[in-house]
Formats: sequence, C-alpha cells, structure tokens
Amino acid sequence: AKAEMTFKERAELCKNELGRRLFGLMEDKQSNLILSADLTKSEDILKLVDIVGSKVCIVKTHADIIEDFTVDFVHKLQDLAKKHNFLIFEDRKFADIGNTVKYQYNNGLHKIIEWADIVNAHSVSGPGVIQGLQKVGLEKGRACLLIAEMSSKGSLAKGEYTKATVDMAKTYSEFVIGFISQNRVCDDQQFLYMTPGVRLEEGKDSLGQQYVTPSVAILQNKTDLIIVGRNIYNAEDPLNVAEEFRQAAYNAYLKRIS
Ligand code: 6AU
Repeated sequence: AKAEMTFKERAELCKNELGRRLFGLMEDKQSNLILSADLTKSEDILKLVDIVGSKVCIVKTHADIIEDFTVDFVHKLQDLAKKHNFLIFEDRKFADIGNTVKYQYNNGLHKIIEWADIVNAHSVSGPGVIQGLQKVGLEKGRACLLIAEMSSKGSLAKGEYTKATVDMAKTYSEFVIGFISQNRVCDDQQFLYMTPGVRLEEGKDSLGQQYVTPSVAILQNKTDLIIVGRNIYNAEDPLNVAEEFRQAAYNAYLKRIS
C-alpha cells in the first residue's frame, strides 16, 4: 500500500491559511490532541488550559456553558494560546439558516468571531449555513468544521447525510478545513478529521456518549485528531493524562504514515 501523506505534506493541499497553520503546528508540537475544556467557571478553564496547554494543538470551548464569560476571560485565553501555541475552537455547532448563523457568529454576548480561530457547524440546514459563516469568517482568517458524524448513540448523521456533508465541504474548502467525524469520511487529504468520544478505555456515559480509544480513532478509523474532555479535566493529574493521550494519538499517527 502507498504510504500515507504526513500532516506537513497535506498542509500544501489545504486551501485555508489557518488550516495550513494547524497542519504544521500539529507536526511541530507533535500533538494531534484537542482538549475539550467543558468547565463552567472561567477561572477553572484558564487553570486547566495553563496546565495542559503545552500538550495540545487546539483548546475547544463551549462559551455558552461558562457562567462568568467576559471579554477579560477571552483575552486571558488568547494569552494562553500564544504562550502554549494552540488554536481556539468554539464548539458552537451552528445549525440555522445563513442569515441567522451570521449573527450568532458575529454578534450576541459571545462575539465568537472575535476570538475563535475555528468553529463547527451542522450541515442539516444545507450550504447556506457555510455561506453565512464564511461571509464574516473568511476575511478574518477563520475556519470551519462540518459535523459529518456524531459520537452519540442513535445519531442521525450517517449514510447519505454524511456523504452530502462531505460534498458540501468540498464545495466550500476555502473555509471548511475538515470534519467532526468518527471515521475518515472521505479520502481527501486536504481535510482534517477530528474525533470526539475518546477515552483511554472504550465505553459509554449515561447520556448516550460512546467512547473509543485513541488508537481505534487514529489507526483503525483513520481520523487525524482526538478530542478529549472529561477523561482529562476530571483526572487527578490532568497534565499526566494529557501527555498519555498526546503520546497515544501521535504515535498512532506515526504508525499510520510509516
Ligand atoms: O470527552 P467528553 O465526552 O467529556 O467530551 C466530548 C466533547 C464535548 C461534546 O460537546 C463534543 O466533544 N462532541 C462533538 C463535537 C466536538 O462537535 C461532536 C460529537 O459527535 N460528540 C461530542 O462529544 O464537548
């Protein structure tokens, strides 16, 4: 079989500048680990991110679960992003018509456009969602991921829905740099495939979340990055566990390209 391309080689195929930077950053930092910092107090998030920031290429937020969200929090998060060299991904899951998502991205309390390098969107409403987002995002050098598959039990994002999502990404590849998916949903190497629902042991939670291990995600299902939340932020020693995930995910990638 033909050897797989490296992240740095794939960067050349990516049509979005931020996407190219991310491919490079992953190889430079030897990290294809994303921290999902799903805590509800800004101080706790900043503390966690300062501890594990050196191990991850992206920190993912859910701005709408933070009880004391302020511009000051955003500035501190951006300072940490510079200090540790990671990108910021707001997991907003836009899912409305283009005109509405444009406002949700640009306006409101969170002003996501001002601080999130990357956002994600559901494809359920059709290409208008991307058109709306890229109208404000492209000129600011931002990028977007489409949710092609979900980790949760009974997800409707499968089959034809997943295929149509891939087609949408190909049409808008200036702004769409990849997917949230459980599998390598297409063989196009310009895209990044990011997998949530990852733990050190397979299993599930009580609300439909389903977990695979880093090596199942990266080696078996051939995705590129793992997204880890609870298994890191609930750990007694988040730094140690993050390093364990970083090694497991990056070694799986190295094995795949060798
Ligand atoms: O590791 P966990 O289960 O604590 O957290 C997983 C994180 C959560 C979810 O909102 C998110 O990943 N997520 C997503 C994303 C990133 O879009 C999609 C999905 O299918 N499953 C999933 O868990 O912040």
